[in-house]
Amino acid sequence: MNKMDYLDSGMRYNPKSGDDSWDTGVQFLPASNSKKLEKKGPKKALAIVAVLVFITVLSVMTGLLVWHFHFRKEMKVFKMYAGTMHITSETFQDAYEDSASPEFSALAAKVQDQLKTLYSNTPQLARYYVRSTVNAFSEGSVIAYYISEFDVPANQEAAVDSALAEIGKRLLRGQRKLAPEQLRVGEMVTLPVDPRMARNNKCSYNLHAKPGVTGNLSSPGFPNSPYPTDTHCLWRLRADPGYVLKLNFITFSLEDDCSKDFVRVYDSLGPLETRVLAEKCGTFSPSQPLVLISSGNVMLLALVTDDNRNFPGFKAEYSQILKDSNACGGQLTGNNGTFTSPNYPAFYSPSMDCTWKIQVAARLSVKVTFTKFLMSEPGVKLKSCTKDYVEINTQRYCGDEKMLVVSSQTNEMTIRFHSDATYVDRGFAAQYKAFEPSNPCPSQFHCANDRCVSEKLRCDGWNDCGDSSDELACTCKTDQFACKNSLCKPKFWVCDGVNDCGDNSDEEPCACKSDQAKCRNGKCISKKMFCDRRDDCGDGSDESECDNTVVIDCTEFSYKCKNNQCINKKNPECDGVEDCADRSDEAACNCGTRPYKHSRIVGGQNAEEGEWPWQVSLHVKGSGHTCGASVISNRWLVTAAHCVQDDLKVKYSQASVWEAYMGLHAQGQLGKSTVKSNIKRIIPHPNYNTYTFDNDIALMELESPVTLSSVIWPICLPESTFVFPAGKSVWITGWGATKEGGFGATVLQKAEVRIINETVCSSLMSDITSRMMCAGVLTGGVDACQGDSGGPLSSIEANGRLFLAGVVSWGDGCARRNKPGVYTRVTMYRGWITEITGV
Ligand code: 4AZ
Repeated sequence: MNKMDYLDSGMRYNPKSGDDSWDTGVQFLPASNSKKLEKKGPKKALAIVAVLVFITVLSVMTGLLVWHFHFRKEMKVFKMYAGTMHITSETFQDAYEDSASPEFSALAAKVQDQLKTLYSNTPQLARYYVRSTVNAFSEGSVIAYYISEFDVPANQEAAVDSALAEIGKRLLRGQRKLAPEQLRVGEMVTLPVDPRMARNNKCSYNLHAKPGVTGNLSSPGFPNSPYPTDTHCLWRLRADPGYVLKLNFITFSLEDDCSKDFVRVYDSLGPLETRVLAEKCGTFSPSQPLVLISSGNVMLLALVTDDNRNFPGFKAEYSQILKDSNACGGQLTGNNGTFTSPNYPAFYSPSMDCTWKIQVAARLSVKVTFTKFLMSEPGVKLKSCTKDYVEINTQRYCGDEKMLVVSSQTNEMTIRFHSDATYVDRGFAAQYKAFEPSNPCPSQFHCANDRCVSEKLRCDGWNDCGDSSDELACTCKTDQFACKNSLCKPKFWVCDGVNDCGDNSDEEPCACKSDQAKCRNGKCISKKMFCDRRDDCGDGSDESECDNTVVIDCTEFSYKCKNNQCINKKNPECDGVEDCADRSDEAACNCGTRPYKHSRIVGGQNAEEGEWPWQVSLHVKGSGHTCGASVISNRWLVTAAHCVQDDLKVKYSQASVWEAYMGLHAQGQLGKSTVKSNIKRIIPHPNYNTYTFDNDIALMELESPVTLSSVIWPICLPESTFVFPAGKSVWITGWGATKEGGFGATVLQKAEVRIINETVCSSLMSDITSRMMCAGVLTGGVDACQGDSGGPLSSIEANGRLFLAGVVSWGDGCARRNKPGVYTRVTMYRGWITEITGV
């Protein structure tokens, strides 16, 4: 390093050995005078020191100045406030809708002036005020929507917020003595804008709904390119006076993280926090429509994005509907009937109050059952119901309720619905029914929560009431386990790793000693033996779930990377963490994801469109849906071998008999994304046993590769070492019979079932092999059935990815209690599948 370079132009430091006075003299010389330069060593040194001092002082001063003018300034916070001003001294003119009109400019200038005067006369605000911009006007008499900007020192932020919170009152006080040219204001609200709304690249659109016409709007670039990054787009929507706006998102697909990209809809033309109707991100299924309705004739839609790409965005329809069509409540007579919250299943509007008065025949009582109840709002504490609620007999209900039932003591009931000015939800659907007070559940069991369930369901180990009251005070049957808390549970839930009794007594018989832990094969070993890099369990399970993924000797239970190294982590594939040195565990992971993650489930067991994009409906040509299958790549399907066995009438083993429907939701209703494909070849497992259904798995190759899409997508295949533990919740899907011996479903059905312990499975079902697994439903009455065969048993794993745990194979009837469904264990066939398909 040559620290003295800067002297090269004029002075040269040249200490001579033995010259101890070199640092005592400094002299500035012309560069050419090299002789003199060399002689005056000490003076030169002094000159250097002086220059150094000078430079240091200069740098410090510059630093201070930079700090003063740059960083001190940076310590100020730029703040935006959104406001509305109700101007009573003006009447609305159509020209106010057009921000380019002279009328708009004139009124906007007046509002801006008035705001400037107001802020200048407010001591906490005057110094920090930057500017105000009027963005829009609407009717009533005239409402001005503006943004005021302030540059506030960080320590003054709270003071400015509170001064602005009071500014409306201040303005009204000042209105008592008003100059003739000043605007008379009836109300004024100013609130801080969500800082995320201050992103760059602004764009804005003004749209006025035309009577009887549905307009369209979409995010920039939709559908041909992803929406732009770092954008802040606004759509100001208006309807004629007396009308409200209806905004219906036809497609909606944004990034999943709302802190990055989001859509906000306001019940106002300004981004006021007190008027947010909804904030949405992620993807909504077409079967969960997102329809919002305003309370007045204006609505603001904002799209805010950050720097990530590749999400298509949204397309929406807007229209105006008569305000009266939003009316709700009323008198309900007759001994039964139904009613819903306003706009249901669209979102209810803000600021609504409805009252339903139900009156049934004298001497009878009323029971209301809410089949759907979705009234959630951010920031409302559980059960506090301070914002949107339903009120019955002074009791308020809010949030998401499953099977809410309310009864009255008399023949009347009053139901009040209230929504506040912010955040709306889907609301409720309800049925009411009259009942005899002395006999509320004729020939049925009366649950503590007022539901009525069949007497047969009493003490059967299943929570049929929803509050377990049908399972209290029971004597357990032979196939039931007596919990310590007196509940009776099916024996097949004992020792499955799930606390079914509630007091864990069903898990105690198999519990290990306190210093021990359980292996996957049930053996108890000392806790210390876990993760000591020795296979103490005998099945490798004590070494397969350690905090730090380490390379171990390969066993049949350890995951093998492509480079043949084995690691001790349980289920490392496609979990979002690169565990193998060669990253092969995360290599083939374009599978198991679904497009719609954000929808809450409204419907019972109907699947949502695109919820199970690997689900295939296998049709026998000419006779319709016959079996299910799963997409595992753009060319291959997995199904059950028993689906492709010839019988006397049909040669099911021939590819030409079949056609595969992918991206299908409802039988007979081909969507625009549904693909029908012929089959090129069928490969049943060579060891399929027609008697025992052992190895009940087959592969089908499509005639030509299918284009994968949001509704056609492969499910991940588990490696042979993948573990689906007993007790885990998994999903079955299909168009099979909805009850034993019944008809198939039109809309794809789904049900949550639980994996059952292998020993228990063998005790309940005959001829269970290691290539089969059992899964059943805790609440009973739900199972795979005829027509579901070949379909997937899908398991949600790390990262939200779904893996094919099983293939629907067989069972003793359907949905019989203590008779779980039997599934082909897919881990057993991983090698065979790759061998044939390359997947
Ligand atoms: C069938 O016949 C079938 N309960 C599939 C599954 C089950 C029963 C029957 C399981 O395809």
